[in-house]
Amino acid sequence: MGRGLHVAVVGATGAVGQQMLKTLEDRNFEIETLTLLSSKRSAGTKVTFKGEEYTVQEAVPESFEGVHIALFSAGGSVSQSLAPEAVKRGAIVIDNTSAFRMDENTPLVVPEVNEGDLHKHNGIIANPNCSTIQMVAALEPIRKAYGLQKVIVSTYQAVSGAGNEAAKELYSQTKAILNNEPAEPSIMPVKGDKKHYQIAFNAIPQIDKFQDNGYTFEEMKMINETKKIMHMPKLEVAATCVRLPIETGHSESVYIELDRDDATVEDIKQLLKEAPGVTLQDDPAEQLYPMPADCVGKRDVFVGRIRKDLDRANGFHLWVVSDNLLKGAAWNSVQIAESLQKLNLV
Ligand code: NAP
Ligand code: 3JN
Repeated sequence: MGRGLHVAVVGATGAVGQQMLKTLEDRNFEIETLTLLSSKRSAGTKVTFKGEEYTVQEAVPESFEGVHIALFSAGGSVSQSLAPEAVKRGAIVIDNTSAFRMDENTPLVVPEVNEGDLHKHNGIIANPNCSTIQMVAALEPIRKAYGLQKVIVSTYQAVSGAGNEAAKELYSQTKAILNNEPAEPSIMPVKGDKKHYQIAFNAIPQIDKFQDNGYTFEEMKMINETKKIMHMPKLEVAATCVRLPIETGHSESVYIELDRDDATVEDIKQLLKEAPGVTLQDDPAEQLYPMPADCVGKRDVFVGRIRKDLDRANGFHLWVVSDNLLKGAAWNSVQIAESLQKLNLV
């Protein structure tokens, strides 16, 4: 603690990278030297951080000389090639991609849930998928008190999760449709996949590519990452991930079955009211519940619509909403960096 750090942001011009810079600024994270990196395309771009102008540089192995913390959000292949180069030069990498998440020597961390796993890192710490993060932050306090057997989640995900180009496609397509002009989809649901579909005024039940088992990669990330973060390899998890024409803010309908069958809705509400990083917004009489439009720019995970299942005494339904670019990505990464400082690991 106390020393100014050399921080590098890889993917600084992207949707996550931009929020990374805003979060570092909002948190007044102590930075002595800041290095902003992107691909060749954006090298030379000027970016303002805390009133000072920085020039974005092309990310190459030598960019990491003297770096203490490298925040990566430039896609899995960039992390695969450059994260080991950063570690070789003494940096701790906090990686937002799926490249190392399931590697057994890489901790996958949501500080409210498994901060202690940071003690076992080998240079790289993985930030989970945005949809996983907000769900486990809401489930952990409930698991601690009542145990957890099963999770079934359906997501309602915003386009910004797929990057800046996807968010632009939502706007240009919406505008074109409203003007009765052609709106050829070119990015959604997955850039480079066989087919593209309209996202404006639509719901697309595909996020990331299909796997051989019929689930999408996003669904498999939620399933596998949840088990790893919660240290529950036998937890039953099923997921259906859907993209909606929302700019920012992921929502999730989550059904859970607990080990115990004596919890009440009031018990669950009380646990979530006291949980770190969670805001309870649940009052049907006042039509109070979380919505993505209200969570944009906020760091917490918002939970509401808590109901006991009508058939199973150990079953509960929750509605979980969060800013996918903040708690789902940038804030969770900066929070990991803050945890490393707190634990004297950097
Ligand atoms: P984006 O808006 O498309 O931005 C991509 C960023 O990566 C840009 O800064 C881009 O630089 C940079 N980049 C691309 N190729 C590069 C290369 N070869 N070398 C260095 N930089 C390169 O995407 P995003 O939404 O910010 O997401 C970026 C990545 O973060 C995703 O691919 C994903 O792995 C991860 N992500 C994680 C979560 C999560 O759930 N935790 C959520 C969203 C994204 P240019 O400007 O030069 O193109
Ligand atoms: O689509 C979303 O809402 C979240 C997307 C995250 C994402 C996008 C491209 C590549 C990821 C991720 O973090 O899981 C990746 C990836 O690194 O696999």
